[in-house]
Amino acid sequence: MKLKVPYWYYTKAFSDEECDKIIESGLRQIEMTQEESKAKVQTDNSKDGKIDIPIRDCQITWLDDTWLYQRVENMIINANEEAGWGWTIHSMEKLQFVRYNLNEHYSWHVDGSSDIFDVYEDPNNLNYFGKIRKISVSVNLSDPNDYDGGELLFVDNTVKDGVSLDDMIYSPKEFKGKGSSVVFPSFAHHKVTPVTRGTRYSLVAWILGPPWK
Ligand SMILES: O=C(O)CCC(=O)C(=O)O
Ligand SMILES: [Fe+2]
Repeated sequence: MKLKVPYWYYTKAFSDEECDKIIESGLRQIEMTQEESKAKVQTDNSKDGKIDIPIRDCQITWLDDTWLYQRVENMIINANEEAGWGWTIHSMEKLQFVRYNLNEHYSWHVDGSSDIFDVYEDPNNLNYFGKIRKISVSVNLSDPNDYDGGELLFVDNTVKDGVSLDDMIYSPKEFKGKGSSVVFPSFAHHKVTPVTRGTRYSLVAWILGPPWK
């Protein structure tokens, strides 16, 4: 889908103090659930001898802090209007906290498939059932002076036809400061480049809605 406004942003979605509070809470949660998702890989069986492709090498955990949910949900609802998308959205998924240490990254991916064939199917979770990820948000919790690399990149689908793919990769310039956020459609391709110094922390959320028709 080609959008006039591919993403929406807030340069200060959270204050420095709030970011620190989220980091503290996330790190505590990581300590408590150490077995949780580290270095997720996809096995490529099409190649001789099978190789593991690292999709994501970072530490994630889930946050329960209730004060955060309303704030993040309001941010997405507001962005959905401001960007002129006006998509039907319902409930939010659990908030994800991410830590990228040195050399850690997240390869190209989309956050959700868009059609009816890939809806959440667990009948025990009525908040998710029959829905897909519609809109994603990432909040940069770290001070840009504390790390290098760890850049969130997108593919620009608003550029003119005939431009090479390499020239379509961009990083939202407003998304760098501590507490800045970028709101984007969950079908948009994006990645996080390897951290080359320090540590980067982010808060990620997805809002669900009915599948695209
Ligand atoms: O860390 C980020 O800024 C983005 C992470 C991401 O794309 C995801 O968790 O799906
Ligand atoms: Fe993502």
